[in-house]
Amino acid sequence: MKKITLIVGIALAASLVTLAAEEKESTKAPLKGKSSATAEQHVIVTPADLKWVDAPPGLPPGAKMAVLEGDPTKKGNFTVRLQAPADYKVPPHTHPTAEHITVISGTMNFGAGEKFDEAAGKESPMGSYVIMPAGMKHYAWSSGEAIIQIHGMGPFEIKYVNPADDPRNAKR
Ligand SMILES: [Cu+2]
Repeated sequence: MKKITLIVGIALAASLVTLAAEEKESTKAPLKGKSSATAEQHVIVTPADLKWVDAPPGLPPGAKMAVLEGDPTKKGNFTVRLQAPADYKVPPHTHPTAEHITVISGTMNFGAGEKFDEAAGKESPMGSYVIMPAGMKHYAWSSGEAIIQIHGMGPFEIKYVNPADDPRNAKR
């Protein structure tokens, strides 16, 4: 719980290597992380650098997201963290690119297939690493509050197996 408290609710600091123009852009658009490291420059993101905002509308409401690297909506490497409240469920879905997941804190559960079935999922405690290949149908849920880190190649899109599960189709 200490770790979660440390990570939550703190601001994204400007990188030593980020250009001034880019800094302005990132304060306007919180869903943009630091640029990827280059041959000359490294990137360090500490928990205090993370800026948590509501997760994008493609995910069920209630989760927070922080971008660590890149821009998940654009082409290129990205790394984000997702903070899921207790009993958060992401119904069966696919992504056009592989999803690489590391459980940072708490416990998430992951299952494969087009039907949400807790009995068929695997409990994945802190430190677990999961790869969901591009196009593979899968689902997830949290046991208590959990933080996962997702990295992959953008653009990171989510397509629900059942369109009725897509929160973007829900009337708000
Ligand atoms: Cu997924």
